[in-house]
Amino acid sequence: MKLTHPLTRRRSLALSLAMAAALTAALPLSVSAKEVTDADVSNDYKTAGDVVTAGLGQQAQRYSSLNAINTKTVKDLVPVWSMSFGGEKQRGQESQPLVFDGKMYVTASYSRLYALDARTGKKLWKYEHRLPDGIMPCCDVVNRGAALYGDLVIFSTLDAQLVALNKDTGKVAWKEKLEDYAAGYSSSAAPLIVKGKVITGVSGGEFGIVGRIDARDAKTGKLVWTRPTVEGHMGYTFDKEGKKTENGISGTTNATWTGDLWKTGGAATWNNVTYDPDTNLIFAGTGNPAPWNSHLRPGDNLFSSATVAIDADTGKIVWHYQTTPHDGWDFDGVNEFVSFDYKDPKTGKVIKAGGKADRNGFFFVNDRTNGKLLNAFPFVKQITWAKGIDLTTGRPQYVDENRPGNPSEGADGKKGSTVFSAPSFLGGKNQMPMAYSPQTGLFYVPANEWGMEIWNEPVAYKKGAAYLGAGFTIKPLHDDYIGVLRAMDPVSGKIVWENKNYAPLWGGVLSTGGGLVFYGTPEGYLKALDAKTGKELWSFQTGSGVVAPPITWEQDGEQFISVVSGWGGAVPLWGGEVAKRVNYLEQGGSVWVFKLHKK
Ligand SMILES: [Ca+2]
Ligand SMILES: [Ca+2]
Repeated sequence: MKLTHPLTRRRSLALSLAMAAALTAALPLSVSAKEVTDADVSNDYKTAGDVVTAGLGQQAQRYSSLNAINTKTVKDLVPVWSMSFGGEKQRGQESQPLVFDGKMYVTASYSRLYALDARTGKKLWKYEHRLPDGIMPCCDVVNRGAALYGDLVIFSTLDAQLVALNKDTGKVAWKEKLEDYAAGYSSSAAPLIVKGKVITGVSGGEFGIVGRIDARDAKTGKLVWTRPTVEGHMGYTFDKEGKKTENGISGTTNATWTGDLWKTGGAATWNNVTYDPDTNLIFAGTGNPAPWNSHLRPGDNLFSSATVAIDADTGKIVWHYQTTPHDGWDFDGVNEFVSFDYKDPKTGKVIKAGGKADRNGFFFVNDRTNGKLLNAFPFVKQITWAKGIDLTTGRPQYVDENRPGNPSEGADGKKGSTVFSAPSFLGGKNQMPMAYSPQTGLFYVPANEWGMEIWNEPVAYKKGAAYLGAGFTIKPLHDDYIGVLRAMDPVSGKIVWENKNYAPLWGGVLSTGGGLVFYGTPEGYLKALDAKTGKELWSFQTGSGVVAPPITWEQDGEQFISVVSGWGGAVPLWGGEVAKRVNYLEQGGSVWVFKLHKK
């Protein structure tokens, strides 16, 4: 090795500094970091070099055409770096990372956000939201990810705020209150950018809140429109000064709700929304009508447990489809509605459709232009509350005796008859997003097979208090598994293959042009399966349970995979006998990045 004299070295350093200064002076003013444009957002699904949306595209197919990591090479997948969220704040990590311009943006439990060097994992900055003592997240202190727009990274917090940070410095650019956390509102979903607006919902369906979707100017945080998802409530549009104008009531007051219960009607919009540019519609899933005790609220209880399609410009509901009308089991229909091309088996025509694996155990395929039901079939083996979905009327064929009984008809008037219900209220599928592969034409659904004893009790609304009117115990249905990843054919309704898992699945799925599906397990493994056959080809132990969806992107000519690890979410808190069965699982909090080992 040739040594350089210290003086020579100093001189060359001075020289290069002078050159750098000259270079900087010669460059236009745009030497600052790249900004995320509307085109970056709408093209996200086809640009392999970045991941700027939750869902790897607004339609949320969670498919990447990248194929360097494939069925042949995946055996050589090795970790590149891992970064701990640190501190004492662990619990559930449900976050999907974003990657843009060589940087990763990842949220963590307790409303934290980290900017990392995507190549090395080096921490660039961290934002820790100061949370008040009185927050009421129902289902762990999770966050599902951020949104990128312009020079901002935007995420929602457990005290129902929306925070925009400068993506390069971590400085707060704006902060807006979504709602009053003391009334039970919170927020954990990843916001979605749609044509310069940031779209969010609200959590709190177990506290008698009123669900809604808000659209704000992503650059300023100011409201553009708001649309309630409980029938009877007024929607509004806002001008630049913040002056609000009535924009029509959602539905017709008292048409599907009796009395005043719609005023605290639930239908929380607590999971990620999706968007389809072909129809200009935002698809929001809505949670249970409040309270859980369905005997208190006769009627369909719009727009609860439904897919609600909202015009992105006007903030008006264009169509809705209720997956569980008059829900009595907490079958939140918040599961994501994923746009895809559906080939009608009768006519051979390709229809603009959307698929949704609902918490109630059925997979629904709807025409995404008008909501018409095209197909519906079970994706779990045991469903007790309905015999099926009538494809003509679009309604469930209820099994009336399997609805929890009316307390006023109980022996003491305080407890209705107990029923056994499958799925349990944690659902055939919960918050964990499925993936669709245009390569195979299959949906990959992270499903769970479990049931519950459930009964109803009297209840009255009290601000900030649990508003259920129900008691329950969740139970496994099988000794050897609860979770099961299923490849579903949306046309035949058949399970093409399945891969069982002992613990309930709670993370999401990624499908790739390499013919792979990636997903994580509470046991801590990130796995890669053959998308056609379900054969397990690779797995890696991440050190804690994976309850978050993996991503992939290309950087410096190589394909990368990333997933967040950290066991938690609703299962340990609400899971009854299932929670006991998996109480050996350890908490954590870290991001992992993988690529192919170079020989
Ligand atoms: Ca992209
Ligand atoms: Ca709920």
